[in-house]
Amino acid sequence: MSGGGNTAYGRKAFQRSRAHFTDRITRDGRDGWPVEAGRYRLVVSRACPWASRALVSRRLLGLEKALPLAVADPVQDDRSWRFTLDPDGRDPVLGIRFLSEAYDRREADYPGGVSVPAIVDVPSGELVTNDYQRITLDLATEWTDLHREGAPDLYPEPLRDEIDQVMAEVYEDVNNGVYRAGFATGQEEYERAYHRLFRRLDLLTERLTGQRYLVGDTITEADIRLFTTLVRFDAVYHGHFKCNRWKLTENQVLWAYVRDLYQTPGFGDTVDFDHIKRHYYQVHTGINPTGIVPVGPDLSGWLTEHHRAELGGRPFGDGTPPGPVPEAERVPAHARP
Ligand SMILES: N[C@@H](CCC(=O)N[C@@H](CS)C(=O)NCC(=O)O)C(=O)O
Repeated sequence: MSGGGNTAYGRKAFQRSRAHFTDRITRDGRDGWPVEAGRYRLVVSRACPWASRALVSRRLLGLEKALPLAVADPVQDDRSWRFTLDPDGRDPVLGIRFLSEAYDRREADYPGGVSVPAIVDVPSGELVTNDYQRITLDLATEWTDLHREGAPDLYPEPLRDEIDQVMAEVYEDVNNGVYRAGFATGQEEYERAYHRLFRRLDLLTERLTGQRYLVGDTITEADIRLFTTLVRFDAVYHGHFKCNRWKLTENQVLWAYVRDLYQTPGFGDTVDFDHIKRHYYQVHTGINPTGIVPVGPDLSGWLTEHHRAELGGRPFGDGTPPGPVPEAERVPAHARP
């Protein structure tokens, strides 16, 4: 398969489809889905940058118990995301083998692709939302009653306009830009995406030269969104997606910025480099027909001193870092530095 789902790789220009199931889980339950501890299950692939946003937010906000996690196999088959990492190949709570079963329960014969992140209602087994742009914002603003003590405000009201602006640029040129370059089917299309990506990364480099975080002096949703692309940069986007003006390790500012985040509890402890590499290199057979997964890059640099604290900033604002990763969710040693 080429990577399938509702991303259209075969067309003239790469197009990312909008999320189809856009119900929201809110405090007032206006869409029929009230925030409730233990009621829902967050389904992710640790390979997926969009799903990884939710993994980071959930950790920073301390929602691990309130919103339990299902991790899909990083390599989909022709029925898309599957629970082959679990005993008997079934998610132990939902009892399903494929995420598509939750989509089917919600809407029979749903014609679109099956994507992560997805939130499933445990009692009914129905998909609630796969709205990757909204899920994390709602975790930050609607799930507040269930946040841990000391949880940071990832979407502070007075800074929302600026955060939205930065996130829109990061989305277009960086988060989605790497995919546009990687899945381009023509030289010009690829080059356009490549130049937009690196122009934006230049601007972000300037911005982050004198300040520790993207907006304000604390970690916000904007940093989470930039992190999930940067952390994959050298491992997959530089080679596999041909985003190779430089390696991240050659950009002093961004490399220090992403290492700072990586070493902040809640970021790096969600990252599985093995899942990341196997997903991209084995699933996208259109651009990597042999399916060979590169051995590198060497990950040891991720844990080196970043010196970003010298810029000031208060990572968690008035809050505190999250506690340790729940035992069952630890990323295995072979998949991290
Ligand atoms: N819902 C969006 C964003 C989320 C997304 O792209 N997730 C990818 C994984 S990184 C996915 O699940 N794609 C479907 C597939 O590969 O089968 C979309 O499908 O375009």
